[in-house]
Amino acid sequence: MTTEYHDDVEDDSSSFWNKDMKTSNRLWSVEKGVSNLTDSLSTAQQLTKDAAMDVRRMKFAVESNRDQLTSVSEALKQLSVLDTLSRTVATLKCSLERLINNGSAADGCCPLGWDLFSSSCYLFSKTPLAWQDARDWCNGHESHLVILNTDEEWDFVVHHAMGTFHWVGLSDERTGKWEWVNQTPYVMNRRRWRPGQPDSWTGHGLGPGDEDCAHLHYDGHLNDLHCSTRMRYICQRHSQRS
Ligand code: MBG
Ligand code: CA
Repeated sequence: MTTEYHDDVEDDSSSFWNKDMKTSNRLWSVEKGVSNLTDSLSTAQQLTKDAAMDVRRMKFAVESNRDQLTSVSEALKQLSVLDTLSRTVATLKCSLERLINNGSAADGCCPLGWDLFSSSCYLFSKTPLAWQDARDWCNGHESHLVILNTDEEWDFVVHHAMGTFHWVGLSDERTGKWEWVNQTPYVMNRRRWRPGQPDSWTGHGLGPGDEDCAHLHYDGHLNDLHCSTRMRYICQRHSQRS
């Protein structure tokens, strides 16, 4: 009996001891967990602070870039205004000289209605003609359908022709190979053409032959089309010189 009682007491005390240990273990691991969490939290806080600092720095950089871009764009606007002004002055000068010289044009001048670029004059027609008629019209006015050589010339012409079809002096009708109207061979440059062009399409329903004449499309890229199509055209001639 005594032994049993003792055993019971011993059992009880050991179970208390065990519980105590368990509780204290749990407490310890909770404390450990809390301390880990506190560490993570303070690391996270530090990271957030760093990130906030980075964001402030980036915001500052973006703002200063924006300011710089604004002044560059302002400068560009002023340059373009200056360019327009200097063209207007040049045209006025030519008009005055024409008046003084009884209608004959002076150095670096273009006939009325023609635009000066580099040392050439360009006429962007307002009326539409078939390619051959456009070629003949230009030839009858001391000029030829435009021949595009330099990137600067492409830029100038495309800028002026944008939004409307215009014939240029490029055709493969004479030899089957693309050539300029002065018969210099055309060196193929795909980047100047619309995707998939030239395609010598025969499904146009415009009579015999495929598409032998090149024009500037709305977007300033080339396409080959049936030469009988009537559209605006671009003539080119030398500016006046002595
Ligand atoms: C058109 C061209 C024409 C011909 C045709 C072929 C949608 O563009 O203008 O020239 O190439 O495509 O489908
Ligand atoms: Ca085509």
